[in-house]
Amino acid sequence: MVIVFALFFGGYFIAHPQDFMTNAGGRNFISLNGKWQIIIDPYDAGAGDWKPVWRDQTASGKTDFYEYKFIDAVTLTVPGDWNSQNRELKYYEGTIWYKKTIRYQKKNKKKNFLYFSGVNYECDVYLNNEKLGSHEGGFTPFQFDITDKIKNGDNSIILRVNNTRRVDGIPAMNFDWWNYGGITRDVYLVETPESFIKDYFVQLAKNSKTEIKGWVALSTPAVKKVSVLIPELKIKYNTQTDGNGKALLKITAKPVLWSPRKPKLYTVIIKTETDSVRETIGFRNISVRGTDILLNGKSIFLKGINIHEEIPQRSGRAWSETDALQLLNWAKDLGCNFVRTAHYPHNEYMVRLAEKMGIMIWEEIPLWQGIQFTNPEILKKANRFLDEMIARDKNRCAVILWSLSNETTPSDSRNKTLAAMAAHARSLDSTRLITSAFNHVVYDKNTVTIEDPLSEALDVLAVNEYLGWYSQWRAKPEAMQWKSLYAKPLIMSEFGGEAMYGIHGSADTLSSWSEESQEKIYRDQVNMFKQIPFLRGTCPWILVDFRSPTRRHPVYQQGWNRKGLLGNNGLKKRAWYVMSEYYKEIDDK
Ligand code: GCB
Repeated sequence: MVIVFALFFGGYFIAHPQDFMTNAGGRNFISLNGKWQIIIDPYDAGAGDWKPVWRDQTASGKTDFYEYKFIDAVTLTVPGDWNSQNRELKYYEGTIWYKKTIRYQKKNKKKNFLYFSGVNYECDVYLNNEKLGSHEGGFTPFQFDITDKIKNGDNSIILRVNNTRRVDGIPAMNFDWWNYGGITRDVYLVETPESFIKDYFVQLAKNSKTEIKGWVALSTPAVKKVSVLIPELKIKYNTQTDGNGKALLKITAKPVLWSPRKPKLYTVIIKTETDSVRETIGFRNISVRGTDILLNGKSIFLKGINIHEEIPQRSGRAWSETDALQLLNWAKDLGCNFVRTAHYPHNEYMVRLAEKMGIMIWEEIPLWQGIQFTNPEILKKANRFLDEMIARDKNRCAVILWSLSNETTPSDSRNKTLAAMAAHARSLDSTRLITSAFNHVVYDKNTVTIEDPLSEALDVLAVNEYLGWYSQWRAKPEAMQWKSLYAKPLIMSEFGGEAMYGIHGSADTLSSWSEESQEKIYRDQVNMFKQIPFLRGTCPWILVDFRSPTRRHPVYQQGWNRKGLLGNNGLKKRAWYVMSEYYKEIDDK
């Protein structure tokens, strides 16, 4: 059943997108990628009644005229951020209107959905000059049922996209990455049967290697029979939906378990009398025991790397499978079995490809420092962001960790909000582990103590520490002693320092921005890691230099955060080799 949430708010009608349709790319769809006409609207004037862009009017008679017009000569490519496509828009934060006209012939007994894989940061969507709804959040998909609104012949889709930072946003006013605006990911016009398979969850039950548990949700309870087929395992499982159109699954199977060494995936077909969806799904188990992280029951070390969704050579957002391949090939080359897709859900290509390549994923919502935790709306918004991330990727066995946030300062409102979010994430998916990167630790001479109360709510602790860069060593790295009030596994989720590729100089002087000084930070870090008994993973910050408007050093940064192990030219800095040696030494089980 498709639910439309509609509410009247301050006189404006706000319709939110509808229930999520999983695996949109695996359905019948027409791609709406390509050129879209645009209007740059820095004062957001077209949103009001004065110059309503969404009405898309054409002058008639002698006295009529309209200033805000879409024309073929002014376009942007979708998917794609606007900042990297047009020099004028490099730092642009504001509104851009998008328009695409599509010719369509309606089909009998079909439903139509307008599906957006990602639009940053918020947007209003109009079809044939009628508002379909709005969406806030730049990194997760949303859709609208347009079955009754699409017509034969030409249809116009108009979006108002706005990436202005806001105090109650997630992320909020300040963050250390480029605020790429626009329709940054694929857009589809999806066609489904009238009664269709809306969503499903097909994964191994917690702590089991032989029981596949989950559910299939149909668009209408009228259809009863559901089958799940896994041909390679000779499985044909038949079940029935309940009064809400949901069928529970409990399938006994003996799949080859997915792991980085053997990333085995199975074709899974979900079928009803009216619809069929084909998927590729892997089966594995992830759990913790004391300070260990167990993959399929065996203790593992997460040899990780942080990645931003950006292609440095293009100075723009990554959006395609080719882009994902470039980033993940670099991670593999470093010796990683794990990536943290910082600081927001990356596009679906990235997650699906990582799964094929045998790379585990930490996925997080963009709740990054400076969040207005005292505002009760934040918890609702953050939970919705979690809903959308988990809805999209719950069938991806590569995802082992859902992360709630990055570097938030302990306070009553923060602690309560994050604990409530952890409970919410668990209620959506009990099969994965919950984490959050925090940077509140207590230093006392050579001792570092983890005592952030947020740790209570987490399965895996994750600390961002910048010893040797933002904070100075209190003792020799190998003499540093890490303690924790919580008997849980630890991932060092960020560490590192800056160096500009090709600059050589003193290893002791940070302001040299030299590869040698970054290399020293990494050597020291590795020496410290070897002494931490409950360390179960490391994630250097970061794979490759990335653009950040807050990095203003006129010589060494020039708008780039230089903490990459690779320069923005894609070439390896000296620190790369320290990390890759460390990863080679760690045994892969
Ligand atoms: C951090 C943040 C990350 C920044 C990084 C830095 O702690 O989590 O987003 O980019 O430090 O380079 O300062």
